Amino acid sequence: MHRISRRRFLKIAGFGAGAAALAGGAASGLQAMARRAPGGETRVVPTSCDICFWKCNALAHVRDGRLWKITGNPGDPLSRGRLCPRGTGGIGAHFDPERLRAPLLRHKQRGEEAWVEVTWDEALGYVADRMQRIKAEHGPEAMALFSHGIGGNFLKHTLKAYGSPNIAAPSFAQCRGPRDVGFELTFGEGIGSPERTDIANARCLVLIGSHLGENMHNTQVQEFATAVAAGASIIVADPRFSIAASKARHYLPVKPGTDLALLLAWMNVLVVEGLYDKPYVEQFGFGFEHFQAEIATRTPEWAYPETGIPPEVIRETAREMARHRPATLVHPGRHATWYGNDAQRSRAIALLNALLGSWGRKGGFYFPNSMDVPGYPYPEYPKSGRGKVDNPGHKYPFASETITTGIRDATLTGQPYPIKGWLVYATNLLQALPSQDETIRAIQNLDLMAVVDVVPSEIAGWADVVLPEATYLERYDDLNVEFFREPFVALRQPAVPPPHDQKPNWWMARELALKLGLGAYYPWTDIEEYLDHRLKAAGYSLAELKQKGLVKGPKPPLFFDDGIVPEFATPSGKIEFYSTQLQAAGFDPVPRHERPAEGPPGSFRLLYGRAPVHTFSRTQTNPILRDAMEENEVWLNGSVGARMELQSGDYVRLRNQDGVLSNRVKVRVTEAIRPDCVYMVHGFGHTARGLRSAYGRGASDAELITRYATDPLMGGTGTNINFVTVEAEA
Ligand SMILES: Nc1nc2c(c(=O)[nH]1)N[C@H]1C(S)=C(S)[C@@H](COP(=O)(O)OP(=O)(O)OC[C@H]3O[C@@H](n4cnc5c(=O)[nH]c(N)nc54)[C@H](O)[C@@H]3O)O[C@H]1N2
Ligand SMILES: Nc1nc2c(c(=O)[nH]1)N[C@H]1C(S)=C(S)[C@@H](COP(=O)(O)OP(=O)(O)OC[C@H]3O[C@@H](n4cnc5c(=O)[nH]c(N)nc54)[C@H](O)[C@@H]3O)O[C@H]1N2
Ligand code: SF4
Ligand SMILES: [Mo]
Repeated sequence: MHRISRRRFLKIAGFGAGAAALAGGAASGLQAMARRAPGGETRVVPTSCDICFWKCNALAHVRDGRLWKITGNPGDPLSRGRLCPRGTGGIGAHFDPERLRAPLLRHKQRGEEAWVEVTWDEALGYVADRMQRIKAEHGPEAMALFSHGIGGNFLKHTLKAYGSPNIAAPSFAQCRGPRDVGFELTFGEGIGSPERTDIANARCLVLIGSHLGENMHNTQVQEFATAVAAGASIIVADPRFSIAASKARHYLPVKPGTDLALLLAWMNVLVVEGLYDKPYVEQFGFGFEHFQAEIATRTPEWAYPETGIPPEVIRETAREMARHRPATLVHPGRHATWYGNDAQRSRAIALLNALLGSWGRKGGFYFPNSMDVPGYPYPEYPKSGRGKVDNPGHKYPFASETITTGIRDATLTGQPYPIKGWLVYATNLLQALPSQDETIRAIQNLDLMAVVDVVPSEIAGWADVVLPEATYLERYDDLNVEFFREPFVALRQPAVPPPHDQKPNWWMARELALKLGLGAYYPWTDIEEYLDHRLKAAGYSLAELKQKGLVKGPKPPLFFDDGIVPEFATPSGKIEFYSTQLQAAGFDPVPRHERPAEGPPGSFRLLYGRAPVHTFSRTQTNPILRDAMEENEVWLNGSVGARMELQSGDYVRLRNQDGVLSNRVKVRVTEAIRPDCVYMVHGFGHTARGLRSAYGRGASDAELITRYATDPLMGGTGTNINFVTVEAEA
């Protein structure tokens, strides 16, 4: 199989042309796997990618009944005909020899990964029986569903029909929650996914940690390449010299955890030097005088000892932002759960954008649109008298979605009421939630633990029942009615059948509902019937979508200048420079910086991020993507390497502040990271025995994240507060 060296790979992976080069590399792998029959008959099936949540629309090419390759759908506004390297290698998910093949029932202790194969009827019968008992003893709210991605829609429907409101995804409290809350508090609207950022037209793009090029969300990376090619000025603040940093005019190696100080100082410069968008702020701003007074002392000189960024660099970069406004986009980031003050840091990013006048302006933030595709007309769900379990007494007053870790807390404590069953769909809670110990202890309190997965993941290892799903290449999912700059509705449909006894989520959700006596909630018998019903209500049909993959709506106005009427769903109806909501709830109405706590002497802050060819912990056994990157490395500053006599390629172990020792992992000794932190790619260091080819390869950041700082505004779990020491491996 063709291999690309790591350095060459990182060099090329950042941009479109690079993605194409990798696609060549991966394609040689997939051709070998698909054992292409010469002259065979090819079928092209429009569908959508599910290797990550961007859901690019794609074309699956099937030759002589075998999956051959997958490419971008040229009509797709997300992929514009090109998939990212993960999407291209996605077909490996279908071929993965480590896949779950049949439903499994536990026959030893939880976590021992000892199973017997059972029929679907037995497996779902077991789940339904336990669910009925839980309902009888504790009420339906005692069942929780953790679900990530569009594939969870039908199980959510079943759980709501059963009577539980306790449904959560890690995408809120472990990912973009603080960002959306920070923007909601400021502009009255969140950022959403795909992000409403007009990167392509930005003349100046400011990236705070957002490591585009390693973070491979397709449209954003393509737009980033467009902006760079058009000569946009790029400013990157990151303790690590990322791929994005290598494209930057200004790279600021900010001290970890001090971005809020940097943001306040930038705003200080814009206000003190009168460089902000005055008419915009006068017209749309609320509480600007309070804000101005509050940031008056946040000078670049004040920020210097906090951030390590010299005052003249702060001034120069602030002026650079002002020069290009309103086409200066301070990217809101996505994975924002860093230090526990994350909603306030995100609010500061929102305020900086407000000063630059970029919200609602070309090269800034656009107003997304979706098509009008009505939901399926189901009977009403039963109403829960107890409300959700995750946020008792609205402890986190600005939580706008359900908090996964709040459900975990309730499972541990029984408060505000007990949780006795977990249904887990496509989320590896042991890699995704901080403190594995709390997750495991919570699982031990359950009467039912059921996991739907495609491989025997860590979380599946703790289940009573494991339900093997057909991959995205082998199933229908719900319609994707996307909110984007161009509205569209898209279909995921099977390109090939599942190879063994795997089933699609919709089938499981429906069968489970029937066994629970909830047949009234499934008036349709086959998903094609459901999809066609919804599409016809919108003026389309399943036949049309099966052929085209997606249909687009008319191009709507995106910016104030195109006629969008500026409206802000905040209490004042304006952009809130001063937040009366925060003030009333006892929080800083204008964000304030607090110095982050240091680690034990001699330790390094543990940072982590993405690799271009992997998604979280879900792609390490995919034979194509594994071939592109088999293990992660830990980045260590050159001075530290020299002191410890370590060279790139040597193996080390990391020990965190609570004594947890990682698996062995290669070091990468480099000047591209500050000396006070180390960095690794998330998703490696698998401990599930069934993941044979990924087991024990690299280290897991999740395992070392024993501590987290909870965001008091919205319950997000800041996880950049763990420290490690490095131990050479003999
Ligand atoms: N290939 C690939 N792409 C993905 C994903 C994937 O799994 N694989 N996942 C997608 C998802 S769901 C998400 S949420 C995004 C995540 O992608 P981002 O939102 O870009 O992720 P972050 O965690 O914000 O970024 C990690 C970067 O932040 C830097 N960093 C760490 N601490 C600090 C700090 O204190 N200050 C500053 N300024 N920088 C810091 C790290 O060095 C690293 O470069 O990626 C998306 N794209
Ligand atoms: N330590 C640490 N924790 C993190 C992050 C981090 O960088 N470091 N990132 C955070 C972020 S930004 C996010 S968005 C979350 C992501 O959290 P998750 O979405 O939970 O990510 P994964 O760990 O990849 O878990 C996905 C699971 O779904 C399974 N799966 C894959 N395909 C399918 C399918 O088609 N059907 C079914 N049923 N299952 C499938 C995989 O085998 C895997 O077990 O994690 C968060 N937690
Ligand atoms: S960004 Fe890549 S992995 Fe994600 S959906 Fe698009 S092609 Fe697939
Ligand atoms: Mo995420």
